[in-house]
Amino acid sequence: MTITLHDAPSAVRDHRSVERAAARVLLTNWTGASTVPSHTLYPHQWSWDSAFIAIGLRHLSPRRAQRELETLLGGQWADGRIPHIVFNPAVPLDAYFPSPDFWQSTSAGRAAGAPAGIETSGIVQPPVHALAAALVHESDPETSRRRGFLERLYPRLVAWHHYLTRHRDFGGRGLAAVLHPWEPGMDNSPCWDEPLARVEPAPAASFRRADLTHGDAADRPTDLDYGRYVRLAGDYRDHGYRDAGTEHSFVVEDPGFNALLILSEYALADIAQALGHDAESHRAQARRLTDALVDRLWDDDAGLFLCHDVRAGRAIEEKSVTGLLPLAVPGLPDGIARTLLRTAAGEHFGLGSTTALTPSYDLRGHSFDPSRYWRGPAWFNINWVLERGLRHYGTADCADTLRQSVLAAGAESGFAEYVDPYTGQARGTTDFSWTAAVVLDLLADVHGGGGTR
Ligand code: 9WN
Repeated sequence: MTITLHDAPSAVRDHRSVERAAARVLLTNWTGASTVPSHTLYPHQWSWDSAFIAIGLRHLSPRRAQRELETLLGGQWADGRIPHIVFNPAVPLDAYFPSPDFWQSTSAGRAAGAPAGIETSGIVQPPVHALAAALVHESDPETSRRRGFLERLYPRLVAWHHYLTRHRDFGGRGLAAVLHPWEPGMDNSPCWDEPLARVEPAPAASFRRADLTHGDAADRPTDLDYGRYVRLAGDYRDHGYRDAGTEHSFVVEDPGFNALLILSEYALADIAQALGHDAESHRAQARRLTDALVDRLWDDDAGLFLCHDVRAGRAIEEKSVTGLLPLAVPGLPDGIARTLLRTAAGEHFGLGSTTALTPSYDLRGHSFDPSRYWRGPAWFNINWVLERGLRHYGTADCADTLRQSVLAAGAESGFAEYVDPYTGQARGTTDFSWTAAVVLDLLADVHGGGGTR
């Protein structure tokens, strides 16, 4: 099938200046050991941000990209979890909420193995890290080998995947579940509305949001939703961040989260092979996860994967871009891959007809809003993943066109955090690190004639 996207504006033709501008964002957001997503809105190190950042940073400095991932893994817990935030102690407590004094990882997280000397959050984010590590290694295998980069990371990444598959399979269905809307990285998606409605919000007076100082309230989650986020995180903390033996009120199997786990499991196989370890067990695990994803979350009528509310025991009938992300997973049944391509290009996501970048949520959905966080706007990291899917299952032309659209919208929006899917207008903050990073990576593809992975 052919997906025709809008012609990329002329600005993108000047690749060198786009490259320089993207590099400037990453250099400015580098703090000496890692990169902040944004100095204003997100002044610490975020887990999946760092993975995408490393993927772009490797084109500027493979050494620095290695460091980015090493710093993040310095915050890993003994149970294998990679926390969604590693806090920078030099940043004032009131610069971001929830701050270290809320998470109390070094005390409340002790039983789960939180590191003693580093403050972190206690929840996780999507596992893009092994994929990032493999790509960073490929960009400069010699330095990587000299520094023992893969040797050091491999056991940690294995422990991370074990944590997700052993501690987080709450549905008993072979998939990792998330316990908080921040875990799948798409915080305010309408997919969470139903499971979140069962959560008693923490009183507004019990916390002070820092995001509204830098972000427009009309774009950000509501106070009511924030109260629920705070309640869920506080309950998890108060139970020592234990997964087993605790009643969790929000338990969801998310297709995008699991798709990224599968991509990373395949990357772990490549890493194992490079180190002379057993690669086949990782490939077998990736295939098992793919079977579970298809068996459990595919919905033929909807034409995409749906989230599953484990507590309620039913599918969440919302079309979110998370349900398209498995398009990047190798080995999907043909019919499913074809349907996903059709859904991406159809009326619900409009890719190539009404939108140039895939929106985060159903254009026809009852909760669609082109500006509000994860309820409609297009995100750059998500479109980077989908570009890989289009390249794998679609045509080179449609993947090239999406790539051009990411480059154009990234540069023209000032490397916005996200954009209006219809107009490409910047939303959220600008000079956003992963936007600059995926632009750099796709530019390198243009110059190098396509990546190897
Ligand atoms: C909570 C940092 C993070 C991203 C998430 C995005 C947003 C945080 C917030 O920013 O989440 O983790 O405060 O809203 O939703 O995907 O990793 O960029």
